[in-house]
Amino acid sequence: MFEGLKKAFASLSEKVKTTTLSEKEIEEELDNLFYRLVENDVAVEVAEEVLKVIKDELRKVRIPRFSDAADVVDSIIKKTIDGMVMDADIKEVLKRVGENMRRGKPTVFLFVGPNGSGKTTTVVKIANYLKKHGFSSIIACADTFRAGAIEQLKQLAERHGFWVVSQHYGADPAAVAVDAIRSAEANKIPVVLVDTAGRTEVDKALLQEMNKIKRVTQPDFVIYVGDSLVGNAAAEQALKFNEYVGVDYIVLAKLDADAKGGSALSIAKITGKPLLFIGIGQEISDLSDKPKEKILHALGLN
Ligand SMILES: Nc1nc2c(ncn2[C@@H]2O[C@H](COP(=O)(O)OP(=O)(O)OP(=O)(O)O)[C@@H](O)[C@H]2O)c(=O)[nH]1
Ligand SMILES: [Mg+2]
Repeated sequence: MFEGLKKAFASLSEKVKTTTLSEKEIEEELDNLFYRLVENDVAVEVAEEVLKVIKDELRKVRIPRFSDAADVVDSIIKKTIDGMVMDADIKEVLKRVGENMRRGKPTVFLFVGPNGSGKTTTVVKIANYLKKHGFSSIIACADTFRAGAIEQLKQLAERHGFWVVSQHYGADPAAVAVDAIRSAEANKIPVVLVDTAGRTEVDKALLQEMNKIKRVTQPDFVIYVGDSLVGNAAAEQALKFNEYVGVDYIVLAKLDADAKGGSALSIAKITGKPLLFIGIGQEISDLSDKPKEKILHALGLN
């Protein structure tokens, strides 16, 4: 996870530690860092921002001893990343679920995102996470579009004992979601997780459908599930979805398989949306509610 980005940052602090660098050499090293960041999927504008912050910070500090230099650089890098990635307050989300439950209202999470990003897997992982925190859920299969989607979700969810509400292919996904909400109300189930079909910004009909699902279900939270493996495109895709449907939180899936790491930084910085979870594997428990901590750790910064 994130070996590319980790190496890029490590090589800067390594250089500063082992050689006396002139102002010009430092500039060159920062240029190198810029290219390495971009190579590792950091969007150009984000790489520029990272460089700017690091430069400013470097200028501010007077490094007392040569051997301390790497620590100083590490802490500057850490501070820079820290300022770019925002965690969601998961406790607030759980609190809302509890409050709604006391009022007899199920909390609705609507999951959206591009094709194959990890939505269905993430929905089941989150059902599991919520169960561990004392909340049962109903999963609505509002993907009535992709062949095999209903069977996939049912198989995955029912293997772990989660309740799935589904209809037939071609059914109105908004109606499936409403069905699930009614069942939750009738059975006092505190959470409804609505899994939807993958779509892209060129699928106009599917985008309208997504808006309809939102309008009809009035979700408490719209969660965008992004795929960290699509690299540079991840941030752009997330922005588009936010424009169309309005996104509250981001879950970034497949970080375990991402050898570069830049898309996590870019998506966080460019959208400015908090990361609710990250997906770190294909198993049901491979979900972390501490994205920033995990990212800093993968970069060797904590
Ligand atoms: N390594 C890894 N694989 C993941 C993760 N999350 C999902 N996947 C895999 O990614 C693939 C696609 O996952 P799905 O959950 O079906 O994605 P989706 O967004 O529902 O796909 P569509 O419904 O077709 O749009 C599957 O093979 C998952 O096992 C993750 O965090 N890590
Ligand atoms: Mg799916």
